[in-house]
Amino acid sequence: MRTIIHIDMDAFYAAIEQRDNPEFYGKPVIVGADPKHGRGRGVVSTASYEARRYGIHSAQPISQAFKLCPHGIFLPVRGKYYAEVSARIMKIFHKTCPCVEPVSLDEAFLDMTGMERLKGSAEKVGKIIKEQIREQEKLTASVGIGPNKLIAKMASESEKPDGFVIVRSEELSPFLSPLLVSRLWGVGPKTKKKLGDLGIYTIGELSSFPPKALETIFGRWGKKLHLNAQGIDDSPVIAESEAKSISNETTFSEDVSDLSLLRQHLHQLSEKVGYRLRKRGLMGRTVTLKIRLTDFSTFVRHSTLQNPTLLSEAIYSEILQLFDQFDLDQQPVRLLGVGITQLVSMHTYQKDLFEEESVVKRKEVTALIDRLKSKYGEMIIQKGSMVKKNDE
Ligand code: TTP
Ligand code: MG
Repeated sequence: MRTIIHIDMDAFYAAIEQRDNPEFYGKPVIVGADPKHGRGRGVVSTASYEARRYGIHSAQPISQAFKLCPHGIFLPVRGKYYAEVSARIMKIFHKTCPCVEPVSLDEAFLDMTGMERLKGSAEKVGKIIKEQIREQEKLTASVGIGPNKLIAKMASESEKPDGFVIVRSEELSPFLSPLLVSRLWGVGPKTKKKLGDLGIYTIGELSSFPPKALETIFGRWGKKLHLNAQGIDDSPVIAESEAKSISNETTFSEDVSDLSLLRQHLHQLSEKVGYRLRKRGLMGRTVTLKIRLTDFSTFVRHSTLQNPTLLSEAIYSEILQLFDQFDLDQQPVRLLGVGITQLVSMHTYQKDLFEEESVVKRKEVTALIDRLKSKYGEMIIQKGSMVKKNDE
């Protein structure tokens, strides 16, 4: 049985602005693009809880936010400064727990499994962290504790701001059942609509739906959806210290919103990561997608494969799923990154790999491409799908 803590800062950018300008306390503060009296372009990065009462939220067009609350305090994004605050908060986590996975600037998972004797109960540790953030940074965080990452995150979200919620294994069903499906990972507006068409609105309804039917409709993800609806999630907390990873990033000279172009970049990045993996005789199990938006907000999403892989296509297909589940909401992207962790030597897994004929064939093709690439350089070969996309 695992114990995971999830910590997420409340209205992060806006809370920092309120802290630094006490006259903003209790007022609607909106951090984001310049509203230019309602004619501004760009979006809201975040809003204080006071501003949220007017219907203002992250990723909303700033012009709309201005209409909803013209007397609000509109402030620009001080990205670099928020990143400094974030680094100090992450330090508090690292001091408290050896296994910390930062998810974005204001959010992290801590794996407390087996740590009770050393550090005290997760409840105690969670309270200490909250207190340290309050004392040191004069900011509030919401803490959730649960048997896995999914539940810990849902727990921290459930009583924001300044929340502290523990969900024990025996409380999973009463905690989850009444919640809306959109609270689950990866359930954006599209999936929500599809589920609604099936008469599924709450997580309880989803968990009692036949899993086979969900698989037919949603493919492999349907299975995961059904498990998640029961509160089952085995995704590991990936500590930064396990920096044994291979990754590649692209920063765009101009921010990109075109989804097909972004997918092409992800394909290229997956190719590079796969190539470096194979060159080092390694296979990896957890694939990581990194997305940085125009306003420097950075998001990391992981997906863990059943078995380690060395195939670029396998990495790409996982990355694509993560990307398609990420709700960009038309925000331009500044940086994309693809990485792979949980690396093992290729030889450890060779037996499994060779059992599947199709995989072997793909591996042979991949090896040939790699040989050509090392001989003639990176750009000499592009797989059929890439070439096709470029021609489109
Ligand atoms: P969130 O944790 O999603 O939001 P939040 O901390 O402002 O509010 P809360 O957690 O209490 O609901 O994101 C953290 C920061 O990341 C946020 O303060 C601003 C930035 N951000 C963006 O810039 N754009 C976005 O679309 C989102 C969601 C966040
Ligand atoms: Mg937050």
